[in-house]
Amino acid sequence: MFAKVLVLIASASLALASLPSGTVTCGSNKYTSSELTSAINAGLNDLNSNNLQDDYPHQYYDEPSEDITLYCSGNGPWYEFPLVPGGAIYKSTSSHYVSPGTDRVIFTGSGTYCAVVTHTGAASYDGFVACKGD
Ligand code: 2AM
Repeated sequence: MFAKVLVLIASASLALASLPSGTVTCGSNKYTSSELTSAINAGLNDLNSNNLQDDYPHQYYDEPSEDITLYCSGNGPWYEFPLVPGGAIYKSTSSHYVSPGTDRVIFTGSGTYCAVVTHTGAASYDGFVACKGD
């Protein structure tokens, strides 16, 4: 019985931290889990090396009114990094500004996946909604 409970707890926490099993859809943009991983790793590198000149990653705030499920555990802080349709890694510099577009991957400070969100279809211009299949 005790062992079964431990297995249940272990599998529940694994499920909480896992990447989506299929493609994630934000508006008409689609992302594979390996594209999400690449964007998280790029965001984490920038965070750890304090390379924030292009404004990303920056903190993502959990707004109850947006009703977005975070699949990671803990209470944050959470970070957001832009997703580029087609799989490129987002990069913008002071001499060459690149729009971050509409879609973001959310992750913890240790690089655990939390969610994929988009400005496309949000109630307000600066708001977010969850992407499908995230
Ligand atoms: P972003 O556009 O770079 O993703 C003002 O709402 C800004 O705060 C947004 O443009 C967004 O930055 C950022 N932000 C962080 N968390 C947010 C949230 N939960 N909902 C909306 N905007 C958020």
